[in-house]
Amino acid sequence: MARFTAASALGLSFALSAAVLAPRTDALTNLKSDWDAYTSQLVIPDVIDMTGGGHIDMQIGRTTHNWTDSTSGEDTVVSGEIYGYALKNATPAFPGPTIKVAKGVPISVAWYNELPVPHLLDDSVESTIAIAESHCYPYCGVPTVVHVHGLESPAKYDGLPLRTIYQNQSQNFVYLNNQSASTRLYHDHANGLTRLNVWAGLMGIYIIQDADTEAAINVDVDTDLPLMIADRLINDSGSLMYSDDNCQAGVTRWVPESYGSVNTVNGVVMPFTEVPPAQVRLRIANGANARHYNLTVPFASQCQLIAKDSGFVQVPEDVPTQLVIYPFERVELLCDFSSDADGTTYDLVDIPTVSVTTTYDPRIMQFRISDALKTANMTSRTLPASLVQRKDLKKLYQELGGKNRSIILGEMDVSTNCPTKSLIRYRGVEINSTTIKNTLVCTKGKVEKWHFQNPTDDSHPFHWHVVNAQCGASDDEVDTNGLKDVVVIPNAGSDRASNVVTQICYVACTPDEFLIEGSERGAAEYNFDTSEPYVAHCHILEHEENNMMSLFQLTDKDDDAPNDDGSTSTTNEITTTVILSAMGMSVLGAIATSLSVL
Ligand SMILES: [Cu+2]
Repeated sequence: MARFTAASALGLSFALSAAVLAPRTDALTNLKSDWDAYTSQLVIPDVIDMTGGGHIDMQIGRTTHNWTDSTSGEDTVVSGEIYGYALKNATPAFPGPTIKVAKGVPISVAWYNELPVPHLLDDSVESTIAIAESHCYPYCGVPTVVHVHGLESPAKYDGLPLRTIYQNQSQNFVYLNNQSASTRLYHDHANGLTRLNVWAGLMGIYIIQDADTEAAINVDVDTDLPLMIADRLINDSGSLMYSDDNCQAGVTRWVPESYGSVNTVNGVVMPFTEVPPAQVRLRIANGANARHYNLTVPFASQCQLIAKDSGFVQVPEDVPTQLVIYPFERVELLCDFSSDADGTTYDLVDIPTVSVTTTYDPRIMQFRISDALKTANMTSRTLPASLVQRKDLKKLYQELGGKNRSIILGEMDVSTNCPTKSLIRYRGVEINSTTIKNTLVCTKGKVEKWHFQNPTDDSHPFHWHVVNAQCGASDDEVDTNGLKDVVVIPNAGSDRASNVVTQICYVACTPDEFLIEGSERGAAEYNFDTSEPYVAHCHILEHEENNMMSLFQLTDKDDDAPNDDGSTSTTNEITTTVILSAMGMSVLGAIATSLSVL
């Protein structure tokens, strides 16, 4: 359909804002709480093998999804409507099929928006947040766009929130895949609807394979399981619900975080899976909107951590018995069950560290050792001492003369400590991708040093599109073993101090291939046009959608501004700016009386 005009957008704005105060009809009643754990079988998403390159047509659609299966103790299979991805004429699935590509082999994907109106979570659509590209909902269908998290793509193929695909439209994206072997994710990124579209099911796994390298380091084992963990709210009849845990009910439908009451793995509620008594590779991804997992891994001593977000770690790590994973982070474990007896079971559970009003079942899934699955070629192999050799980012920062920048992650609160929005501040200015007051920048071909402050009550998983980072609580604690595209920025503590740097990040605004020791790629050699902006944002989707997202631009040269390493703005400057900008926010229910950045 044709893009609507500015005049009609204004009309829509008026019409839709009148609906904001309408009562929700899907209040969280009848949440199902009597789930049988570990009785439904884990589903492994279909794999679309694109390692030879080529093109596929993919649909974004709606379907009925089974949360449990007939082996569960439920009287009937529990099912409900979801959004999902699929090949054009197949049935949409949550998560979508796994797209497997080969390093260096480009593919193209045409994404078709076949989502019907109204939105599956229509009662949670907040028109003051679904601005610009999505404000035409429902007249333009359910806006959507597909971002492959962690890919180095031209902005026009990155699935940015500014690249909406409207109802019955499609967009053709080219993915170059010129990156290291890694587990990436694809998911919705529609402006103002991301949190609802993803919660409804729009996510999947995207694997970059490097067969020769993976064989050489003995990680190409037979049993390779993607595990997309996501908490959800599901009622007694199987309907998917979204949080109404809103401290400003009647003012906005935006909630500060949506937490589920039950965990799904690959779309199945608390499943079990059988694994052979052999080496098993687990690709664990957190697909939750807001929940970070504190995974208790009872077989941790039998595993080694082999990869983080953007590829293999340099040296395999021991796996802690509690593995913390924030939204859209990934870790890969190589576990050896070869000495476990047939029938041995291991339960993976969460130890929640956030207090939420909604009840929560922390069980996640069960692994069962099954001798029947073992084949003769499953011999345990030893990992080499080093999986990959990467350049030292801190040294590159020094050698290449990278910039120092200071970033503040903050939030606006009303007097009841109720957040009205999140925010990012840089050089004394509040920035976000909706008002485009400023843009976070990074000099292409450099490694920069970013100093993060976080005077809020939450830790924020910060995600840069197109680039990677290595971070630590201090300069001496930077994790140089792995490469990350989501980094947790811890909060400063209960006093919400705004002058404490809680995380130092070396941000490599270079292709990730350049960072491999001996690579022939140049530091600025992306091999595609990088002149258009990307975004950087908190990956708690409710935060991202309410202003904790900024445009993010790779610049060809340094901006010549002085370094601002760890510097903070004066209190007056922050106060004035924040109040003025906050007053313009239509979700603000009252004059802000406390500012976390003060
Ligand atoms: Cu956040």
